[in-house]
Amino acid sequence: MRMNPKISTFLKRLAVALSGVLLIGVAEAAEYTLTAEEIDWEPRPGLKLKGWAYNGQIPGPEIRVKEGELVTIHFTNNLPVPTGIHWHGVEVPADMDGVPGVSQEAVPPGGKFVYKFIAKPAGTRFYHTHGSGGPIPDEAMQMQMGLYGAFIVEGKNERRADREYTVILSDRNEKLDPMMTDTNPDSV
Ligand SMILES: [Cu+2]
Repeated sequence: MRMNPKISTFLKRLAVALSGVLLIGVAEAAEYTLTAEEIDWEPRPGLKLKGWAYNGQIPGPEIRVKEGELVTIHFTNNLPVPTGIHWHGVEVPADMDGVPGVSQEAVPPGGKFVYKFIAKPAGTRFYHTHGSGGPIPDEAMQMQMGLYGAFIVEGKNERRADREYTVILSDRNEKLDPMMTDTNPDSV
C-alpha cells in the first residue's frame, strides 16, 4: 500500500519530533573536560619523575556517569606528542573509540577532540591513552607515563554500597624516557 506522501512526510516529522522529546525527557547529559599535560610526579616520597597526566593528576579524575547518559568529553592535548583517549569496556561508536591510526586521527600536540557517546554497559571501566598510532610500545609508554583513570557507569537500578573505593594499579619504569625513539617493546 502506498501512503499519501504528505501523510508520510508528516509521520516522519512527528517521529523525529517525538524522538527529540524522548531524548530530552529521558537521557541525562554529563559533560567533562580532560586535558593531557606533563607534570612533576612524585609517586612515592623522594622519587621525582615527569608524568603525563589528565587534569594534572595521576590517575586522571574518576569519571562517574549513569547508564544511558549522554557523555561529552572535551579533550585537549597539551603533551609534546600525539595521543587519543580509549574508553575501555564502554560500548562506544567506532569513531569515538580513541584508537589513533584505527578509529581516529591522533590528536596532535595543542589539538582538541570531542568524544560523545552513550554510557553503557554499567560497570567499572577505565579510560586510557591508546598511544599516538605510532610504533608498538608507544601505547604502553604513554600509559606508564600516567595516562589512565577510572570510568564508572552506574547501573540504573543499582544498590549503592555504604562506601565504595576505586583502586587502580599501575607500574612505571623510573628510567622511562617518554621521548624515546627505541621501538623495542621489551625496553618499555
Ligand atoms: Cu583498554
